[in-house]
Amino acid sequence: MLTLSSNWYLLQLQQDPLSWSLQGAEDGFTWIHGAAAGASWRSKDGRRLWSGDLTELKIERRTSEDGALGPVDWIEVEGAPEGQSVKIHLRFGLCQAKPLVMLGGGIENCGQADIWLDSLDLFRLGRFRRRWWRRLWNRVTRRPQAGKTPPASFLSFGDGPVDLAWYANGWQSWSFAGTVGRMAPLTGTRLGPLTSPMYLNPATHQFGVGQKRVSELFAILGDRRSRTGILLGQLAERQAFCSLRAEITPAQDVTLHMTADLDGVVLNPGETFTADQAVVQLIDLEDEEPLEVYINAVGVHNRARVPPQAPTGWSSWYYFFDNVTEADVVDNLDWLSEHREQVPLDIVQLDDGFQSQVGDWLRVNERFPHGHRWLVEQIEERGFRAGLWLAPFLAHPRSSVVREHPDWVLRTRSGRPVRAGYNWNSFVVALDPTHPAVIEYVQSVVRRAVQDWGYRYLKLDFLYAAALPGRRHDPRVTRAQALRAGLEAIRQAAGEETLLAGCGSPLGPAVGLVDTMRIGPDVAPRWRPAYQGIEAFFRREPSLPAARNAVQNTLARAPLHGRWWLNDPDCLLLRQVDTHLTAAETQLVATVGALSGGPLFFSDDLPALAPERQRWLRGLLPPLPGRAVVLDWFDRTRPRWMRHDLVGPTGAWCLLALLNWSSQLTSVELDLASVGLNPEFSYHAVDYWQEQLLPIIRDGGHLQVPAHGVRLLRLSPAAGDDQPRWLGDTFHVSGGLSVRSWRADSNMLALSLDAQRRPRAKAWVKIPGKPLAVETDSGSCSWTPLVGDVVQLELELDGAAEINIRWDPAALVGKVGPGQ
Ligand code: 9PG
Repeated sequence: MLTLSSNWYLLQLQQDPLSWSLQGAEDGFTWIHGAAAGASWRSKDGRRLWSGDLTELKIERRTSEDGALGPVDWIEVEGAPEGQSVKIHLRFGLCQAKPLVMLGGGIENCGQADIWLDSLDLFRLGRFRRRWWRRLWNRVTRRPQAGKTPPASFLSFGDGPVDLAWYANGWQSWSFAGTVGRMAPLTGTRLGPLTSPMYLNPATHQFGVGQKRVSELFAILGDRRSRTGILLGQLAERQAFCSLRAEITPAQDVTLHMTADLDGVVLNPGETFTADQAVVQLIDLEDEEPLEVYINAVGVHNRARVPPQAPTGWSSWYYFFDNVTEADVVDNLDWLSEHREQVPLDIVQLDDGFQSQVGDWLRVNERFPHGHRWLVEQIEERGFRAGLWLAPFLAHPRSSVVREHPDWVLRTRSGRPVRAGYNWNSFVVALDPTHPAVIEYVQSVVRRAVQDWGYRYLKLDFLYAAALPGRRHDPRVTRAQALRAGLEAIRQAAGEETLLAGCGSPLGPAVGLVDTMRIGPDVAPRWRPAYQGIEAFFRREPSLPAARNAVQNTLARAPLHGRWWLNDPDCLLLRQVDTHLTAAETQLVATVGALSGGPLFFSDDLPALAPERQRWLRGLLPPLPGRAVVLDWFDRTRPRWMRHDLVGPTGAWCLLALLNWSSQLTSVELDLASVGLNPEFSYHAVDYWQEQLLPIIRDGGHLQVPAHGVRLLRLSPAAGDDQPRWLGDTFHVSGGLSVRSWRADSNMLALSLDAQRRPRAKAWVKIPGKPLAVETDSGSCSWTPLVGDVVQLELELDGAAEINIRWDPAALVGKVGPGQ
């Protein structure tokens, strides 16, 4: 037995059969026992499966220094599966600076003939139960079975009974992400060939009903009782996509596999395929962000691009859809330019609808008579940056690009185009990025858009098309390598300055290449998905356009923000007409978008926005710094609580958002400790959407939330002190970042406010004495003393304003002050 140890773990490796176990370094608790590896490939003689046993073992110990992870102690194992002309390379490592177990591996072709690689499992614990008909079929067809898995492999979460749940990360931007309980129904699509090629990794076996679960790139299997879990994931998806599968039996025994899909790529004699590194981490679900170590490691490993500020903008899609005209864009541009003080947006982005055909990006249709260059000039002249939507690896079967270059299209073995999904009233096709002419074409489109037309923001959509399975021009390239190479080519053509926004994209290969990434399905002017207005059959679909679906993923993938890229929560729709969203639903989507910290794009016909909704829009600008943490992401599929910590001249405070996913008004008990607040304290709370100061809030109190709605509260401890306190305002969603300076002495407070975007708003200040006067140098201000030393201000200001509040400190209300 060989061992590795770090501050966190003790890893023990057994050689016969090859398997390992993992204990906590301090408590000696065994978490993982009997984990093994496995692989499958094909040679001319048929299919080969390997698991566990190796002959001619060579073992070496080594310490490496990884730029991202620091020193790692390794055991490297090399051996040959009995009677096979391949060698398996495996690496087991313990990070010395972080609580991470490292797993690596590769397959070497030692024979004289080509082999084709199917999969490499770097983690295998237990064996999936096969259905009886499958077992029978295997016997009839004499398909080889994997060798024995090591006996007594298990995963433990503690001594008592467990309640296991699975955090799944979907295949691409639009695919479902979130935690599902053991008994929850599955979260895949039911629309079969229409949507599966888009939403699901076509190479990952999608289970039917039962206790089987899948995830892509990383996953967490955790126990909701002991609050512990195990995270498995890859540090990158540059070589191969990785899927994770679990089966939880009714007795809560677990089978868990991590599989790199090698896509059947050919491996010539003498070559080695080395998989991306994977990690295992034992996590404490009581930590505020148990994913932090892993997500950070991936970001650093892939040199993530994280712009310092989230961009803002307007997009044509969610109001005009593919009927957008040049005039629609110009009308909205004119409105933005007229309202730039109150609605300061940065990017004007033209979405789908300008091209003569999907794939024929260089030709505009008749709705854009002046062409791109003219339009970009209009946008830039008014001081905005221009953005453009492209689907670089997708094409309509009737496009000229497909008609003129049938060899660019990704095809199946039988030569038919691979189906890339159903959209634009047709099954669409994918362009094969391993074909050099495709890369040349895509790069020429990107150069044209950036250099000749002047776009500075490109929304790259339907990127999963580059990663569909098929017979590629270059049979040595995996799907992950194909997408990565395609994105590298686009980044190279676009230059470092252009903002690249990924969309419809598998996540792993894009880290380090895009600046922002859509992390959820499309928002839509309706709560639940529908097709042609009909909800039946579609309402449960997790990835079809719908406000509910977009919010779901924004919450589930929140920890990626600022670490892999800026998470794009998709556009906010604030309109009051041409929408099925209620006011409550609109506020919920806006709140989650604002608290996500990501790009804030609006997609309404702005000139037609009602004054009240314009006011909502203005309150969301500028975007909040940082982002909120989602507090109950492991406890329920649809989390309820978000907390966003903020600091400004008035001190530190937090925003607390409570979401109601049900279609009824719901009363929710406030458990202060579970949202990271002190249960001993009572809190002042300003409700942003209701524009009210609420009665003091205490642990165990209840909050009513409208159906599909949100309560957004700005909280400050209500402890008595002799300092004035800003309790919140409605100038901005932050409830305090409009305060630019703050100076308090014993009987006076002087502050300056930025009321550029919302001149009329309320504010609440706690005063350590009897209020005497409130004055402002701009606009008007009235004030009302409320209970508990609070003054409510009603302000109508002229841009920037100074405000002075004076009080009599001797006349303290309701508490004992100094000197009394
Ligand atoms: C333009 C749109 C917008 C949008 C993108 C993407 O068929 N589908 O399921 C499907 C899902 C999403 C989708 C299009 C089709 O939206 O996310 O923002 O740019 O394309 O066509």
